[in-house]
Amino acid sequence: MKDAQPRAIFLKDYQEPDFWIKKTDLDFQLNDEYCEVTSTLTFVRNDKADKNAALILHGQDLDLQSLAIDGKALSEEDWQTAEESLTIHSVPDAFELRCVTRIKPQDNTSLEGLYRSRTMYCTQCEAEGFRKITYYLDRPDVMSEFSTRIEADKNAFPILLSNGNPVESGEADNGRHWVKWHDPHLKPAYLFALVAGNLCNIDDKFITQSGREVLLRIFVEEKDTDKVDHAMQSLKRAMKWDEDVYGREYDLDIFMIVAVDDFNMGAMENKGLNIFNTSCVLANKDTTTDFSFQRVEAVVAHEYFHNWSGNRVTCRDWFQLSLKEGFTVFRDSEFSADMNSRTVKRVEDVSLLRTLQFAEDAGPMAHPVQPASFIEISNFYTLTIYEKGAEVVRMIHSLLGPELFRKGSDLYFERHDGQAVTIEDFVAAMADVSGRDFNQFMRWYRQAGTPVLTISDRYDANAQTYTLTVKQSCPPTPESESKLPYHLPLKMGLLGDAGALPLKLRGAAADTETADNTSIVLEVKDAEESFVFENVQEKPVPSLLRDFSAPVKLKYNYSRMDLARLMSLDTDGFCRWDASQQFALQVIYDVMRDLTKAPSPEVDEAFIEACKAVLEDESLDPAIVALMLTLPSEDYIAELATVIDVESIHFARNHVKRKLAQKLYATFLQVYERLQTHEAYSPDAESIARRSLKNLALHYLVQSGKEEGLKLAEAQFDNADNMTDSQAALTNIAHAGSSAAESLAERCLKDFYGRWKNESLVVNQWFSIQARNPQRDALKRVETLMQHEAFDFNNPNKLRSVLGGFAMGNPINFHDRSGNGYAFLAQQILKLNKQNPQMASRLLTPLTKWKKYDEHRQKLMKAQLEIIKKEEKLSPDVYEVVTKSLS
Ligand code: B3K
Ligand code: ZN
Repeated sequence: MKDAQPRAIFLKDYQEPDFWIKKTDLDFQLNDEYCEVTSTLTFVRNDKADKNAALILHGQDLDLQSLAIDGKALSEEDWQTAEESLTIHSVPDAFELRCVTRIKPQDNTSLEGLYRSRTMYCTQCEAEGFRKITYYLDRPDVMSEFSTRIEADKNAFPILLSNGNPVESGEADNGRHWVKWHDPHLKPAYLFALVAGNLCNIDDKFITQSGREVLLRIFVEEKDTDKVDHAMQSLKRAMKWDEDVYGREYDLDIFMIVAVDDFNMGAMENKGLNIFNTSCVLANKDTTTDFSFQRVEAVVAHEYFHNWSGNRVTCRDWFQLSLKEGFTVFRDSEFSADMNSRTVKRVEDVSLLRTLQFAEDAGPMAHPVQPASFIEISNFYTLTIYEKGAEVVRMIHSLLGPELFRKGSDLYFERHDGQAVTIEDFVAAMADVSGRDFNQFMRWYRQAGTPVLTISDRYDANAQTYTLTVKQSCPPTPESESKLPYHLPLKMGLLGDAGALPLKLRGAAADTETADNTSIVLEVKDAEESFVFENVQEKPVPSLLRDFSAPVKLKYNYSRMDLARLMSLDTDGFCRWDASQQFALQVIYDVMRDLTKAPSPEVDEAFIEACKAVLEDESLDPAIVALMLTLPSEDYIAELATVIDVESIHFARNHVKRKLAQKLYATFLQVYERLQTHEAYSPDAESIARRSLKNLALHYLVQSGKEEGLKLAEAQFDNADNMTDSQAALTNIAHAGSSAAESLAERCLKDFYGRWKNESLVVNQWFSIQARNPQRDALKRVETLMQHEAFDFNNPNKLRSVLGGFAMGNPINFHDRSGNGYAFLAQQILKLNKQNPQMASRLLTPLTKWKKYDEHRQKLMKAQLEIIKKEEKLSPDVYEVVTKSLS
């Protein structure tokens, strides 16, 4: 916690450090009352630095015991500490600093630095947690060779882990033991890790492409050893994929993953010793849903891929965060697409981006993929850095094609191996292998905001030409009022009555056309430009932004007939799905308009017919059908609105859902019955697809209001042999809202808890289902849940399930006109501000969107932000978000 007002730091002020640290030797003595850390650091002065520059190290909440340079103890005049630093006034050009500090991991509730989670010790150092362990140059451009010795009680902590390879171990006095680790790869401090605990390991091995054997070891608490297999298999698939697709091989003899219960985010890519939130590594069919199985696969892969994109080649400074995160998200999403259904993965990624990243871009925390400044870096682990960053890399991939992109990534890894570099270095490698000019493209990294593409067209029947005119613009964001045009790939095709039409673009070189000649990537660069297609024999419907080839908002005036045609005929799975969403939106808007006039407005029959056709088309991937039949979320509709009308969005969307459910009841029932299976559970893409459609059908059956629907859900709940079906049934019953469902919901929630109360991750889901329940009185329920025996205010997963579920997954109740939801959230944030600033600041997100609501809600939300702002000792995390939201 800082006394002075936190200040912003700027990318333009970047300077190399005055010193480098060649070697980092750490010794940890873990005791019950404190941990003593002795660091021996080999410093050399940077050639470019001032010869007299003092040594200034980062450090926070450290109890300094002693300092020595080259074996000579320093006296108090030689140094000075401030709240977040240690200055040693005069040092030679090369020297060894020995520093002893004490820390109290058991009191560290921020879950940053070294802390205790249940019975174990673990670390989280990214971005700036290492400075809570010892004084250091805690910045990613200082890369060092680490050795780590850990000593602790042998009974309580039989397992002692750090990065790299174990090199020595032994017994010590008083029942203690020690292990020494050495990591031969240079790394910044944010990749340091330490774990001590009583853990079980599950082992496997992987033979790399060059024939080396790597030991794979996953550590969990004993009770969880039956939930490791999926992560292990995912890890092996990821290792193989990175060799096949990127030519990247693993570089140590051992790769470890440790599962930890109290963790601020999903996982962390520490060199050779990944630390995971249990929710992102543990999985088995009894306790884990399909969604979580896929998340485990994706996160295991993501962290593994960081070994090259992040660890071997790291970031020069935190403004470059997307260099590793955007690229690694792109890599993991391609991996998931290859392992499962490409279209489903694309739709999921785009939904997330359009719903939450676009909202971020439109709010007070909007920032470029390469931010120009920040106050607290922890606030910049955002959807913009991760998801938009990945989209920007994807665009480079589309512009270059897979072969050139691979050449570019090879060059990047080879050129910068062992270095800390910038986004510019990454793009330069892509430019060098392709000879392309990425100057204009760099605006994707430097300008915040979501561009809008407005497309119009003209068909000339006589000349048989079809002209597309593309205009682009981008709304202002806090960091800049006006934006320059972007360079973007616009993938598209044309549909005639019978399907895809061949494309002949005027003036295009033959090789810009794809093999099948019905899909093309147009390169858009100007504020307005036109593309003319020749030999177009009939007036086409354009299929635009195929695969969502650029992270933009697309405006084209589709008629409902056009949308129905795209839904049934388009060869691009993404556009097919998108057409269903646009059609659904139009129908929901109809209802929002008509709700004021009639209590039960009609729903466009054409939409219902189009949905029926999709449902009955057994040739389609059931997962795509499920996605097409899922109405746009309330959050997405809200993102698209100029002023969010909470009630109207909620009721209109539910109304359309109910009408669909009633009119297509028989079809949903058929689908539900057709997809029943007696096969054993398996989390493969095909089975997941079938379950997703079956459970979507169940959702509509329950929403129809018919008693039979509820009975089917009850039967599924009682008989399910896997968590996906069980949870889908429970959610449907708990959220049904009819009086008939009430007692059933009570019974099922009780049964579910009774059965799973010893499985913390399942209990999180149980909390979340209730916190997200859209029925009335949610706030009361949430308050009760927070008193529940299984709730734990110190555990981020529990907070996310209950508080996050309510504030981010229950819009109709959180935004209740009384403002009670806002006040409740603000109270919790103030409570968390000191305890866990990162969690506090994350949970603030819904309040930051206040400007998008009606005047009444604006006032209430703003008032809560003002209350938070008044708090005396605000963490920099909360301070930054609150002040930016109010400015
Ligand atoms: N690199 C970490 C995130 C660290 C967040 C620090 N507040 C996980 C990941 O993106 O892989
Ligand atoms: Zn990452």
